[in-house]
Amino acid sequence: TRQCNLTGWWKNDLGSKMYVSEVDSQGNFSGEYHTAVSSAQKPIEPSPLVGSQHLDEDGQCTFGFTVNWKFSDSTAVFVGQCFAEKGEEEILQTSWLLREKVDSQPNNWKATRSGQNIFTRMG
Ligand code: B9F
Repeated sequence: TRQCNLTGWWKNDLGSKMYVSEVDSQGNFSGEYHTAVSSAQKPIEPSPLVGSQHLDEDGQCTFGFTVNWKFSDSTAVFVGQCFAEKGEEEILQTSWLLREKVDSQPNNWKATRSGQNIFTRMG
């Protein structure tokens, strides 16, 4: 195995792309999320993400990040784990929660969606 570093471009099974800029010495990172899908009325815009990863050296670190969608009032969080084997494609297995803004507390029940995405490194 090899160390897991999230820096760079990743693409998921929906065709969404994300760019993670440098991961700092504490494991903190930021970047940009380009979702391929949306059901917002407004056009999709690249949206900022911030997160942190463990700095384990076994190529299997866990991490999490938040995406603050610029074109909607909603927020997504992702948690995941990297699988990096020597000579193999790195894979990020993630689960997400997407919180939609609702106009009143009685609508809270329908505000959260969940799912999973698999990311692989681009280029
Ligand atoms: O379409 C989402 C949205 C939120 C409120 C109105 C529109 C924003 C984009 C979310 C993109 C998700 C997927 N992309 C990806 O790569 S994040 C998890 C998935 N992985 C209508 C109400 C709530 C959702 C749709 Fe909306």
